[in-house]
Amino acid sequence: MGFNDLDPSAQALGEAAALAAGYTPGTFEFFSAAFDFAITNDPAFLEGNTEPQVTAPLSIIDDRPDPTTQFSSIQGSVFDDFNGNSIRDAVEIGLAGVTIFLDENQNGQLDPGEQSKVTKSSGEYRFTELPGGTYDIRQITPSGYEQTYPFSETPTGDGFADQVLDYFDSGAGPKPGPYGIRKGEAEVDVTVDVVLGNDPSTALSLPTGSSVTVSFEDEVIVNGPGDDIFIGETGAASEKAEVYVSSDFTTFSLLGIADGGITTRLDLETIDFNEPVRSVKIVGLDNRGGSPGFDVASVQGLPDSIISPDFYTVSLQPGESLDSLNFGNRLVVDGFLV
Ligand SMILES: [Ca+2]
Ligand SMILES: [Ca+2]
Ligand SMILES: [Ca+2]
Ligand SMILES: [Ca+2]
Repeated sequence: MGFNDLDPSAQALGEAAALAAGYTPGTFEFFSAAFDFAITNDPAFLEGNTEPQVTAPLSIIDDRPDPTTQFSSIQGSVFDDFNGNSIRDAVEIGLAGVTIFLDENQNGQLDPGEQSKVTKSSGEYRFTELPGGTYDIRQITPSGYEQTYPFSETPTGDGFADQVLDYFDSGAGPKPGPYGIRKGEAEVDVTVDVVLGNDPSTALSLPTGSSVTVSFEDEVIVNGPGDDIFIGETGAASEKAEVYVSSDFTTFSLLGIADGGITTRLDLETIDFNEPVRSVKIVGLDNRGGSPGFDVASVQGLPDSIISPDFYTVSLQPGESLDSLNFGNRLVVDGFLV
């Protein structure tokens, strides 16, 4: 609503107040109740306030962002996936009152200091004035519901690790790391990201105590039938490494020993690990081979053990706006689907 849309007396008061405060002319939302009113274009104020607000008389709030900073935004909606098909069908309505949060420490929970929004009656939510960067967006699944989207038996990823979270060089190798194997050449300098994707011709060597930690972004690994995780190693000099798994990037559980000479298929069932695996850490156990240490070429969730993640990870450029980051939920009662 602009000043020109207001009734003339309110418009006069509003303009007078705005001018008195040195406010720059523009378009503003207007809230009034009885004889008190305020004008504001503060998105945080507008977000949850569609009803007229009672405020101090003639108070003017100018919380506009510094125009020299480019802010980004994220928005979407939460819907009642009545038929549980993970798609918002035409008749399915938005869910109000659902908390959506930016999981800054990636632990899957809303912690103090993390930004959150509650969906409006339309089911929509919106985060504004975000600096560019990477964000994990999650919902708190409403009581009585289970999340159906994003989360699907049909994974969006190919099963291979997507990002290196950490690399540690113990110094036990013949030269400073990272070194490894590239197209048959051993003990050559490599970048740590050779462990990502599915390229068996390059590998990162992990001598005793050296480690690499990777994460999965377009899939998570679950305890499926049989083996679940494949650690690709090049060469077969019986080098060994410990393999740890984590669902929250914080607590890592020892899943087993990868052995380049025997097998590198591992089953989450053996340690009764039933949380979705989002991160794998590999720690070298020896200095064997032409490129000393366990030579990691790839880290893979096997095809029957990967599903889509139940949250969004986005990379926001300054000034970018992302929408359609939607969440679906379907009603369950006493553990049974309705
Ligand atoms: Ca549906
Ligand atoms: Ca958190
Ligand atoms: Ca992947
Ligand atoms: Ca399994």
